Amino acid sequence: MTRCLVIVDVQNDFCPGGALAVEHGDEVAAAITSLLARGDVTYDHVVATQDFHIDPGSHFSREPDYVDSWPPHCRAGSYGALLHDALSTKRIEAVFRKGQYAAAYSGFEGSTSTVTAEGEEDAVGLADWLRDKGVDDVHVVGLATDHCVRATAADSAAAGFPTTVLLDLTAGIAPATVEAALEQLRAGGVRLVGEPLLPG
Ligand code: VGL
Repeated sequence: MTRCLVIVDVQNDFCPGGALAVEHGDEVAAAITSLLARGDVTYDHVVATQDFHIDPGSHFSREPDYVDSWPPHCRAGSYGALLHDALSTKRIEAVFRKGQYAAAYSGFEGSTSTVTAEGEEDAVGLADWLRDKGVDDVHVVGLATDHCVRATAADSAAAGFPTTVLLDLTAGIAPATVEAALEQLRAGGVRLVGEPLLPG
């Protein structure tokens, strides 16, 4: 089996003190770092996703509904968009940026960009990257359980990757949307392990 850990949106703006803080987000960052340091759990590959907004239209609002619109967050190039300091980036092989010009909750909407030997920019999406590496076991962790973790895990399963969400390494924004997310993921054939961190 070739197993990949997909770390979703563990960025400063989604952690306490950030523009769209998820309670316990910093604890999730530290717990993922601990997971990566464990000798008894092995990942062949580790990647991260990054919300990276330039002009995402109605995804940003001054009067957000916290369903389809949100306070401005993760602006490209800002401190808020950086991966959180408590997350060790040593093993991260690729970062998939998403949401530049529209809302993008799923890491499968993102792409990583590298420069080829010919000096050309080469963008690769997450599904192609995972297939290229022969990944057949995807573990998803990160922020937030009810939004970007949900969408990324759902797309992973829909793309045909056996997918597990390690809920202990996720934190949710609101109990009702977390419950709905878990229901959707179960129905989509995603394996759920543990319990998500919730506000309070
Ligand atoms: C997210 C709300 C808005 C997330 C991103 O990463 O879960 N949530 N944008």
